Amino acid sequence: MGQTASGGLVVALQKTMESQGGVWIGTKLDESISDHFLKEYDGGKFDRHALHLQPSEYNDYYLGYANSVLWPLFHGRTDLLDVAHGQLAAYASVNQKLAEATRHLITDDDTIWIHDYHFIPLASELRKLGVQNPIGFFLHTPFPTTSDVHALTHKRNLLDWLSAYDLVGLQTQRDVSAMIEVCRTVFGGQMLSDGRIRCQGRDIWPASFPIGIEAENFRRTAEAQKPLAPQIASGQRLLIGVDRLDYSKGLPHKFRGFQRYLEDRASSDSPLTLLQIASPTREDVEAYQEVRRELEQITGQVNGRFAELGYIPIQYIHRSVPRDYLAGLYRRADIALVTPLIDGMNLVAKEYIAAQDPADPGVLILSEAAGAAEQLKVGALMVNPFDPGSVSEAIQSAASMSREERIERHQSQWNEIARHDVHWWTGTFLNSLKRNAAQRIEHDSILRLA
Ligand code: GDG
Repeated sequence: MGQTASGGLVVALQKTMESQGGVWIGTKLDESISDHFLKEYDGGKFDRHALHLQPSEYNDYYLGYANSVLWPLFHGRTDLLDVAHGQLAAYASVNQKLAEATRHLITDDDTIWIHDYHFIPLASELRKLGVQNPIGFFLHTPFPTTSDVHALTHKRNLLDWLSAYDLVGLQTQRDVSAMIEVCRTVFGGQMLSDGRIRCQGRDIWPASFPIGIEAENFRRTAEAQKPLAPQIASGQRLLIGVDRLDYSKGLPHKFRGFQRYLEDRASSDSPLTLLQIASPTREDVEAYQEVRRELEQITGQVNGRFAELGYIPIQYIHRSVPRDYLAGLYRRADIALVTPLIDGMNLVAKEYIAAQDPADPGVLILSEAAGAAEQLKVGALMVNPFDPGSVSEAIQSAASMSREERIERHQSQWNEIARHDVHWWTGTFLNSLKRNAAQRIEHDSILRLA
């Protein structure tokens, strides 16, 4: 997979790999290499290999099936599906080639952990090549609903692909329920007492493992940041948003919610500024160009209408900023606006909590549709991201919240994210995976003896 500084998967796995070691394998566009070649890169504390893709594969597999079919489908946006001939074949073929290219790297003691929607078929390809090792999968996005799965032309593939894993990790209970429902209604599956779903003689083993961040480390980074005085006027009250510029993050809705707040607020209150970092992502896909145009239009309208000398309501930054700087911005901001329309987890919500000064913390406004809501709803102000009135009210409550209440809310959230951090996530997933695989291997050997 292509690496960006601003993807949740890369941020989380970097920490996991640094602490566990191992080999990180992905794909990379490289026109200069004509063959499928697994090249080794210096990964610092771990080894890194990439299968080189041709431009046509990158188009059909990465931009195509992965990001124009599976990503919108898994985010409830079947209206954006762009199914073109040959994409599914390219998706299956890249996964097959990756399995063939990596087979020789796998030793008997290895545990294999496959991540995200780009590589769902990889375990079934590895099994075809005789790999018996524990293989787990983690889906960073939401799991689709039954009605969305019906939009897939070859839905039976999902059953074949997912049943090749010893464990399918999902972010939330919401996703586990969605998977059970899909297996039951689309594949005629039944729940077994140990949590597996048996479908047409195959087993899928789902469980939820909410992904965490390196909470303590991020807290220290934020604390160490120098005040950002030159960039942000002292006394200016700040709302922060940090999102890849993806339609699932609901940026136009967020800006409309902020616009409603500007309309609703009492004229005696000094207005807040919304600082939105919207890091570029998948810019070759049409739906992403569309959401960027819409966002720039709304920004112009809101700033044109509400700006005054010395006050710009929305500061919209369409680029990535360094991670340390980001930590400092979170700490400086009075409120975080995390309002995806749907999200697997949302690490920004957790990073914002970790970055706060516990003695004078900011307030998290969180979408009910973020996976993080299952863990953080007690301390956050929860909103319906589709309703600008709900966002406006939450901003007003956050802006006037007493320090005592902010401290209380922050404390409960910090306890949650510090306990369930990225190391907890890795450890619990890998332990469950090894347990399930041991059970499979024992079961298979009994069958062979019988
Ligand atoms: C997927 C799922 C799930 C953003 N802008 C900059 C920057 N970022 C960093 C953030 C955060 C990460 O990128 C974004 O993570 P999210 O979780 O919010 O979202 P996705 O990228 O969509 O991630 C998501 C995640 O996987 C993990 O499982 O939570 O639901 O969609 O870490 O800080 N980092 C820097 N500069 C930026 O401008 N340095």
